[in-house]
Amino acid sequence: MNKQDLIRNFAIIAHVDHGKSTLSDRFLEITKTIAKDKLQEQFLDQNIISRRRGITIKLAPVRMNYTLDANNYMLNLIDTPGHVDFSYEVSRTLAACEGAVLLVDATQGIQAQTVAHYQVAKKLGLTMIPVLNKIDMPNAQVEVVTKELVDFGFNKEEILFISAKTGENVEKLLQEIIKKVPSPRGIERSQLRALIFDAVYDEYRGVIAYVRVMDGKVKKGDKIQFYQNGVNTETTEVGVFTPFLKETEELETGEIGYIVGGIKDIRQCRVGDTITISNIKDQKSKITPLPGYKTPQPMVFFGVYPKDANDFAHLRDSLGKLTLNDTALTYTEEYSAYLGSGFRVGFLGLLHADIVKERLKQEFDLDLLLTMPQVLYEKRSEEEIYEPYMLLNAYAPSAYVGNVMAVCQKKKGNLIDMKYHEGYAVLSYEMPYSMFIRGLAGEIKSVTAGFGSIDYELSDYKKADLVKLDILINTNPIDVLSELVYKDEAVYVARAKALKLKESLDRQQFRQIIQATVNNNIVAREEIPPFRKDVLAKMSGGDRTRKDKLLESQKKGKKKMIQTGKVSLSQQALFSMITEK
Ligand SMILES: Nc1nc2c(ncn2[C@@H]2O[C@H](COP(=O)(O)OP(=O)(O)OP(=O)(O)O)[C@@H](O)[C@H]2O)c(=O)[nH]1
Ligand SMILES: [Mg+2]
Repeated sequence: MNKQDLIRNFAIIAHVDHGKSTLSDRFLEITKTIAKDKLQEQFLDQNIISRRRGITIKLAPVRMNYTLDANNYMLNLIDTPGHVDFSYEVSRTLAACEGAVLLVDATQGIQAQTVAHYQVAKKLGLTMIPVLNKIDMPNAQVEVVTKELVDFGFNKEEILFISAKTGENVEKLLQEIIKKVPSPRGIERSQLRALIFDAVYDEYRGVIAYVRVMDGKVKKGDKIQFYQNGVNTETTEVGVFTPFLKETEELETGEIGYIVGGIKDIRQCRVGDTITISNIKDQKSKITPLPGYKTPQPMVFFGVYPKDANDFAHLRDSLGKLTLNDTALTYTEEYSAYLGSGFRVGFLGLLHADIVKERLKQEFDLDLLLTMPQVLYEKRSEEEIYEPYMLLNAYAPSAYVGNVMAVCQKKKGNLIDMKYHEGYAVLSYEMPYSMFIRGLAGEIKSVTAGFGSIDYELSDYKKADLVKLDILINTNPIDVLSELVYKDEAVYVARAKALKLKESLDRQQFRQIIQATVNNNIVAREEIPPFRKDVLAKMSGGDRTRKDKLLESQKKGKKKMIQTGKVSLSQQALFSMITEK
């Protein structure tokens, strides 16, 4: 038997929370890769944020060994994230594998990401093993979901029924993987071709490329080249994932592992690039690079400002550090007359934005304000703006269907399909992606008494009827409050915003006139009469120190005012306008 015949490279793919990382735990246990007493739940979720949130945000490879019919197999498993924001991690993973376990939660059925990942795996020609998980749960709908998988194109006989929690049928699944997933078929005597499917930055080692060796082999001291940018270097270490990095002699054809090559700048190690051996004569014509990946496109943009202006440089450094390991994050500097210097930061979605904000706070101790969320618009001409649409699935108990429909209609949803499953309905809509930053998830939850849930995948771009809404105080535009809104909602949004601002602003010694304009026409107006605030008014008699204290705190309060031209806004009022969206 050839060495490659004993290798299986496979991924676990599924919708969020369907049990991928828990299934990985069972595999680690069965193969004795991790001792049972050392195995924490969702062991492959090693980073702190994953652990705290109980959600996978990064792909995670691990090498395991398993003996079947007296053959010792090398199993390279890659656990993937299920959340749509990180689906680009899944497509990268799949390009490094020959097979995938398509895991479906028997209590949930096929959901948006199940479909999306299935399609990618199919396109890449991977062998898929359909698996129903969580069969131990009392509300598992084994028959209904089996039928869903059959309707999807699988044979009933090939579906496995497991519980990743109890371990039921998991060893059988592992054996099925060995039997069904093809072994790699690289050319051993050929020049090295290794696909970079991920790259991380390590303070001590520099850039570490996660690779799948397609042809040839690589060892420490080899002179290698990154094909796309022609960077030449020497490998200082090669190794495998245990899941921790473990140095090995070499990486051979068909294997998954890592390569360290003394590179400090992560941009030189592009994910999707091919690593080859340097100094081959006629390099470009002799080596065919492996098909790469599309770079992920940021979908949601926020203004990110430090609450304390002195933190600006620290924020810039911190964003720089984060992008070393999170290449999907993009940022450019921007300036607001009211918030000072900050950045316009592009994220893959709202979860990604939330995670980055949390990291900036926890790892870099930054107190930040995120403003003006905006989706990625496409301006095709002066007049024409296109916006991203999604295919949204809303799940709710049948009794709430009417409520869900009302919300989706208000959010410009176009009903495409509706299905009933035992007391539950699934409504499919085409809807602007921007509804996510306009509170869609919260509204669905609230009209379904918390029982409703949604998932989505991006579809295409459609023309959007958008207008610019500005807010002015005493004719001074407040830049951070400007936004693009739908034309048919503009007046309503303008009025609500003007009123809210009136409620959050303090009275001043001068009259304040709030105006909301749409394409420079005034559509809403509010007024706050002048008022002289006397903090001592409520005090009778005179304890001097207490009076001083009050005056002092008023002075401090004043310091927090943001003064620009004639407008004076308390930081608190401005923050409340921005954050409570
Ligand atoms: N009862 C039961 N619970 C399970 C089973 N498999 C997973 N779970 C639970 O389902 C939840 C989600 O499991 P994870 O393994 O984190 O799911 P995941 O697919 O890795 O989630 P993401 O990576 O965030 O997409 C956890 O609370 C698990 O304990 C199972 O077979 N039975
Ligand atoms: Mg997981």
